[in-house]
This record gives sequence, C-alpha cells and structure tokens, in this order.
Amino acid sequence: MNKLLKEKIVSTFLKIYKSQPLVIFSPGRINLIGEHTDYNDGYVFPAAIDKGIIAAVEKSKTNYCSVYAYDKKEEYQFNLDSIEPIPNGGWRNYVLGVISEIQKKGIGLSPFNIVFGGDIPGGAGLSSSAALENSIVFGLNELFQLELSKKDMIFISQKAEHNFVGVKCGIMDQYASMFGIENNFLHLDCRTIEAKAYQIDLKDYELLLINTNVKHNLSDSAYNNRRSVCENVSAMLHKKALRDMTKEELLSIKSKISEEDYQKVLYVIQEIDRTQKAAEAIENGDIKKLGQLIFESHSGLQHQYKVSCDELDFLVDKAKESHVVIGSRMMGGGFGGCTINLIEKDQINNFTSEVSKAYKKKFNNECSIYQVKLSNGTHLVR
Ligand code: GAF
Repeated sequence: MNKLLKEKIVSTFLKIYKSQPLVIFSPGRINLIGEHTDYNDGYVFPAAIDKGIIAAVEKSKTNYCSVYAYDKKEEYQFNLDSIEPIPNGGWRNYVLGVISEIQKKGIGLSPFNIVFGGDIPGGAGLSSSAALENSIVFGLNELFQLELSKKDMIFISQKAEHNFVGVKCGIMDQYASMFGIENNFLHLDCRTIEAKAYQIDLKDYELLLINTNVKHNLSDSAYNNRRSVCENVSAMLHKKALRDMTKEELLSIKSKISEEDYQKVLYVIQEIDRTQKAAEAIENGDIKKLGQLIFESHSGLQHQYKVSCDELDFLVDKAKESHVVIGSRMMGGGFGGCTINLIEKDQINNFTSEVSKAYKKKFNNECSIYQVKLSNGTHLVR
C-alpha cells in the first residue's frame, strides 16, 4: 500500500470533515489466466496487488452524506433516501450502487463522509472499480457494524456494478480484491466461490505488466454483449452455464448458431480448460508450460472472443518475438489496459526499453511498465 497516498487521504479528510476517519485499503488485481470465464461459472487465477484504493470514512454530524474523490478533486453530496444511478455519473455510481445494494438488504445507514483516492491508473484493466466498490462496502460495514460477511460484501459490490454502472461483470475482480493473500495467486472456482491459494515459484522469471494506456470506447457494451452470447448458447442446451458444456455438445448445435458465436463459446470452453491446466503446470513446477498456456489464452481472446485491440496485440507480438518472454496476454475485460508477461528476470531492462521505443514509434503514444507485489485483500489500515 502507498503510505504517502494514505497520509494525503487522511489529511484531506481531516481538513474537510474535521474528524478522525477509519482508513481502508482495497487492492486492484491482476489475473494470470482465465479471462471471461468468471461469468460462465468457470475458473480464474487472479491475485490482489499492492496498488488500489484508499478510502477514509466516518459518520457525519449532518443529515446528508458527502464523498470526495481525491484524484479528481470532486465532491458529491446526497441524501440516503434518494439513491438513484446518475447518467454519466462516473465514480459516483460505484459509491451510490454499493449504498443502494446495502439498502436493498433492508439495512439502514446513517449519514457519513468519505474521501477516497487511488494509485491504479483508470482503464489499466487492474480493476480500480472493484477496489472502489469493496472499499466503500467494507468501510460502511466497519463504521456501522453491519455484520456483513466478506462474501456478502463482494456480491454487493458486483450488483452495484450491474445495476448502477451497467456492466454485467463476473465475480473475479471483487473476489480477488477482497480475499487476496500476500504473495499468492487464487485459483478460484467461480461457481462455488471457493479458492485454492498458490504461492508460485516463478524460478528465473518474473511478472511484468505493460499498460497500453488506451481504453477503447464501447468496451462496456461489448462486454455485456459477450456475456449475452454465452448465456444464450448455454440456454440452448439447457445448461446452467458454459462451464457445463463440452466441445462435443457445442459442436452438436454448430449449425444453429453463427460462426462468430461458435468461436466465442469455444474460446470460453477452452479457456476454462486452460485455467485448469495452468494449475497443473504450476503444481508440476512447469513454468514454461504455464507461459505457453498464457500465449494461447491471448490468441483465443484476440481471434475467437475478439476482445483485444491493436495495441495489446502489438505488445504480445513483441513479447513473442523477444524470446525472453515465455508467456504474454491481454488481461481483464479487454479493448485496452495491460498485458501480463512472464519474462526472464535479467532481461527486463533490455526488453522494456526496446518495447517502449517500438510502441512509441508505432502508436505515437507511451506504454507504461509496472512491477507489482501480490497483496492481502481489502482491510482496515491502522
Ligand atoms: C472484467 C470483469 F469485471 C470481470 O468480472 C471479468 O469478467 C474480466 O473482465 C474478464 O475476465 O474485469
């Protein structure tokens, strides 16, 4: 966690609201493999990271709530009896969505003040949204002793995103942000919401994130559209989710669906399988195999599921050409954000300087390089 940011958030809170707040750190996440599988009841392999959202929260003595977004220098005040989504409301809808979902459970809240800020660049695909939602629900749970479990809280965060932001996301981001374990990846079964923690020995390799610094428009509608395709095709075979469908079963309805939808569903079935194979490779200490599965995942996301973009494909191609990166793929929802790379430890500087130059030349834009640590999930900061 970024201690300097914490100090800035707390001093801003003291200055505006003149009381000592509770402080919460809620991390962003990365995902090793298993993309667009969570809302198909499949498996994912995320980890919480040391970058995220810091929120300061305390009860208010007024009869309204006030939330200050430190990074944007914007304040928003509202009454708890009129919580509605705001058209193009940006960060406000994440906060309001969480409050609304708490209220839907019949839980009454009293006015409060919040200041929040973060060190995850927006649009990087590191899930600042889940980190924000979790920081709010966790903070309110502590402040008002609501006795919500961590599982209750992640479903509140997820519903907030569905109902107030309009993205029909799965549970991976909220889970990883809430339940993260320092130095561990979580092999999560998105049906049972049970995870096995893995402290992975990457041997001569390290994880490296490269941010394209782009976020293409329409990514939210494209996301919801992919989810509908998956649900419609699984309904055709009366399956609860694509997790329950085999390649053979999919083949049996191939003539009834478009080639595009066939490829999308095939991708999901293959990616769920790859995620299981990744767990096996890790258990066998076979990091090269893990890398190969990561490259395959990108190829599926690019050509079958069609959620990549030129900038991401360029970075993955450069990684492949380099021979020092043994696995690379886009991460998260797609259409921009970061690639995740498994790279030889002692080649990081050479590779990053080469790829940065090439990216700048091709897109006339900078890419950013991040190395992250795997962190604990959402928690109170003492
Ligand atoms: C986004 C969503 F929020 C997740 O639920 C997940 O579906 C991911 O895209 C793709 O794997 O981050």
